Amino acid sequence: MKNQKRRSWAEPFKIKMVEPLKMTTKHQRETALKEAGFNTFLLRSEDVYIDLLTDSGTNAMSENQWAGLMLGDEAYAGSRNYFHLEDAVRKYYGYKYLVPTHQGRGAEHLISKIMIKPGDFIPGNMYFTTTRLHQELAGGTFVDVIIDAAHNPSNTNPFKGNIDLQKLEDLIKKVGAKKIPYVSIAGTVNMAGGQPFSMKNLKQLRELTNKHGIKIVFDATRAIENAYFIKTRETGYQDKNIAEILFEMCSHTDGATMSAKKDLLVNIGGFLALNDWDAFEEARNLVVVYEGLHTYGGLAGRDMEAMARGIEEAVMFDHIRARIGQVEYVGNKLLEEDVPIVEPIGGHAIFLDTKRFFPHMPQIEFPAQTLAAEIYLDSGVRTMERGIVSAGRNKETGDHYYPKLELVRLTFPRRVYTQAHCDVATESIIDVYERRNTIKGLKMIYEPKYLRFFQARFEKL
Ligand code: P70
Repeated sequence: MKNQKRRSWAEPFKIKMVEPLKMTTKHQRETALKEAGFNTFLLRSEDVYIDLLTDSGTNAMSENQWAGLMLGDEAYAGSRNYFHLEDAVRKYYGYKYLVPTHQGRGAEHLISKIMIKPGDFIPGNMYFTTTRLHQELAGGTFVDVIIDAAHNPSNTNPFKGNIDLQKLEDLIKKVGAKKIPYVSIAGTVNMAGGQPFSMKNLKQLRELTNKHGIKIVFDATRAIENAYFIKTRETGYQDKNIAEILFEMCSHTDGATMSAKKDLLVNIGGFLALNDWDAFEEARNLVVVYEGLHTYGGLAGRDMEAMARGIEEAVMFDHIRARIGQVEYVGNKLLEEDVPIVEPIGGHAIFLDTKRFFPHMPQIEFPAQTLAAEIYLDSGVRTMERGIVSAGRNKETGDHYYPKLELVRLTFPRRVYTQAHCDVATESIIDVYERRNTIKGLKMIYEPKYLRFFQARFEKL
């Protein structure tokens, strides 16, 4: 090894302010877990040591963003921070019109209400919980048209977020283009393991949808992470910068919903961005019913300022490389110990493949929920179930959906944890893996009607 000179890179920031963490004992964690009904969403954050529940709203803002908060213009109407945000969205995402919303699902609600009629179908590259629910509440039916590889955790296709154009054509033939208002395409597909789509696939999708007069609505929540994968994996994009790739991606779509709590390095915020004036007019009108006036959409002026500043930082190559680099670091360490994870390693998270982790456990015993609980018990690391509990029930038959992927997500907040935190989390998972055969499943004892994973409760079998 002596001759092999290792050259590391590190984060492009240093730490200025710290937030103390509480260390808990195993006994304390046992009590906390029972109180939370074995659901990591119901734990108190105080009882969590390393919080990998989500990358949503958990980002560390920069000094520039914090300084921006002091420049919040909290006028009810026409805040200058709205115009700053509008400029930034036009410059980096390229859409003409902006409607701010309090977070991503606010934008999903508006677009679903505006574009979906009862009986419509909305194809997409794998479902996302809130996105699908809003489509269903508007009377639509979501249809998964992601490539088959996405449902196979060990398939190493570099663009597992791609849309299967044949599946889409078949759907168009079956139901008719008039019943498909838009295709819903997400960057680094969350439920598939943070997997990107390629620019080539998006361009082909544009051609096909143009032929049939179908629109494309982009879930741009993690579009910048998708752009990083296009740069590093797709031929022809190595020399383009992240901002150019992002702009090009958006140019092939008609509008976007955004949860700024991810890519855009803030703690709250979102928007709907559109090119079509009529749809914008309706969105601008509806937002005042559900969110707030069209120049703040449920946000404070300071939140919009932090978001506008976040966009500039989020497209910096050094930032995104360090962000995805941290996820890769953990993924590679787990792979070295043969812990089964979804491959390739995704953008915002590592996904433990629970079907291979607990081959003895039937899906109805909630293997991913069980594993998330067990990891918390072991080390105070909080993760999230992304399997049968998240998938919910079929609204017609009332049966559970049995998703092919039964995963536990370790999601990395941006700019928050150090490499040492990553090591602690990894070692804990390796320990749980070593005693996997002794672990028993769960039964559900309380099930809420909507998005049940947030509040469901369980008991040990
Ligand atoms: C997560 C969060 C939010 C999200 C997303 C994509 C691709 C839209 C949204 C909604 C939070 C979450 C939400 C539901 C279940 C579990 C967790 N994802 N599109 O942790 O945005 O939360 O701002 O309304 O990932 O992945 P918002």
